Amino acid sequence: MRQAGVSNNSTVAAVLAKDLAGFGARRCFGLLGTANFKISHALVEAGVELISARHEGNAASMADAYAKATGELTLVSVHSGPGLTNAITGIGEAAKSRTPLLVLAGDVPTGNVKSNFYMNQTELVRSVGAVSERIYTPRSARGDLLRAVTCAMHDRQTVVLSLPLDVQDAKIDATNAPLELGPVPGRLQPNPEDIRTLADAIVRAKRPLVPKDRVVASDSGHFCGWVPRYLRVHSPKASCLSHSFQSVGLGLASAIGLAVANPGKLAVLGAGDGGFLMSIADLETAIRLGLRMCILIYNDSSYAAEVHFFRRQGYSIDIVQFPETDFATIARGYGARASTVRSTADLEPVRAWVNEGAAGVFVIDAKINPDLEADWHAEHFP
Ligand SMILES: Cc1ncc(C[n+]2csc(CCOP(=O)(O)OP(=O)(O)O)c2C)c(N)n1
Ligand SMILES: [Mg+2]
Repeated sequence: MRQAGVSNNSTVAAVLAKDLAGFGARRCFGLLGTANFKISHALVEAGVELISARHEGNAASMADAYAKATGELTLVSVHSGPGLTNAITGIGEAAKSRTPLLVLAGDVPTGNVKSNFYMNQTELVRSVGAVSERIYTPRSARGDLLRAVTCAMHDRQTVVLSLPLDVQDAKIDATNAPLELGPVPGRLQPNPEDIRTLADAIVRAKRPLVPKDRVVASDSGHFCGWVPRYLRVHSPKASCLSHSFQSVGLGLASAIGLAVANPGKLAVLGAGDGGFLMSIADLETAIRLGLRMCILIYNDSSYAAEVHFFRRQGYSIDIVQFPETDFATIARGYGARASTVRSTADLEPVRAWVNEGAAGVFVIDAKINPDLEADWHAEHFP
C-alpha cells in the first residue's frame, strides 16, 4: 500500500498522520490532551475520523471491539501520563485478545523526566502484554511508525507507540520516498471439513442459530452468562465479549465499538449495575454518535459475583451490596429513552421503541433478584 505524497518541511506529527491514513487507518478513538492534540489534529486533517470518548479506558475498548469487527488498522489516541494509565485496562484486554491495534500515546519531550506527566511508558505497556514502540528522532520517526504498524497488523499485537512532543513538533523533509506497508496476512482459515461438521450440528440443534440483524456485547460479572445464552447473533464478528482480562466495565465501550463498525445496526449490550456505573461516562458518546443501542442492565444493586461466592464461604456480604440506583432517571439525563422493569408488563415501552424503529439509545433498568445465583456461576465458583 502506498500513501499519498507529503509536502516538504512538515511536522513529524503531520507526516505520520498522512502515513497512517495511507496505511488504511480510517478511525481513531481517543481523548485529547496537550501531548496528543497535534497528532490527533493531523489525523483529522489527513481524513481519519476521530471518535472522542469520555474515558481513555473506554476509548481503548471501543477500538478493540472495532478492530475485532472490521480487521482494519485501528487507532487509539491518548494523552501522556494519566491518559495512558487510564487506557491501560482496555489496552491489556486488547493485548490478551491479540487484537491488532495501534495506540498513539503522547509523551513528554525527550528527557523531560521532571514533568508531572513523566512516567516510564514502556514498563507500563509491557506489564500488560502489549508491545512498546517509540518515535526516537525526527529522522527515524517514519521508520519507527512503520515498525509499529507492521508489528500490529502482521504479528497481531496491540502496540503502544510513544510520541515525545519534541519529536512530534520537529520539522522533517517529507519528500522522501513513501514508506510501504507489506500486505497484511489473511485470516487463518479453519478446515472446511470442520466447518461442514459444525454446520450440520447447528442445523440439527434444538435451538438453531437464527440470523438476527443485530450486534451484541457483554460486560463481565455474575450475570454475563445470560447474554450469550439468550442473545443470538449471525456471525462471531457480530458479537464482542471482552473477557480476556476479566475486567468489569468494558461492555459499554465494546458495544459502541461494535456499533461504529456496523453502521445502522442495533447494538445490544448486557451489563451489570456495577460494570455499567464504572463506564457510564461514555453513555454520552453513544448518544452523541447517534448510535442505535439497547442497554439491558441486570440490576441487583450488588457485585453479585462476589456476593454469591463469598456468602457461600460464610462471609457477610455487606461490603459488596449497594443502595438502589435509578438507571432510568440517570439515562434520561444523558438523553436516552429508558424504563424501569420489575415485571414483564414493564417491558411495554421497549416494545413501543422497537415498533417505532428502535432509534437512539434505550436503557432497560431490569431489577433482578439479588439472591438468585446463575447455574454457570455456581458451577464455576463452587
Ligand atoms: C476492573 C475490575 N474491578 C473489579 C473486578 C472484580 N469483580 C468481578 S465481577 C464484579 C461484580 C460486577 O458487578 P456487576 O457489574 O453489577 O455484575 P454482577 O456480578 O452483579 O452480575 C467485580 C467487582 C473486576 N473483575 N474488574
Ligand atoms: Mg450487579
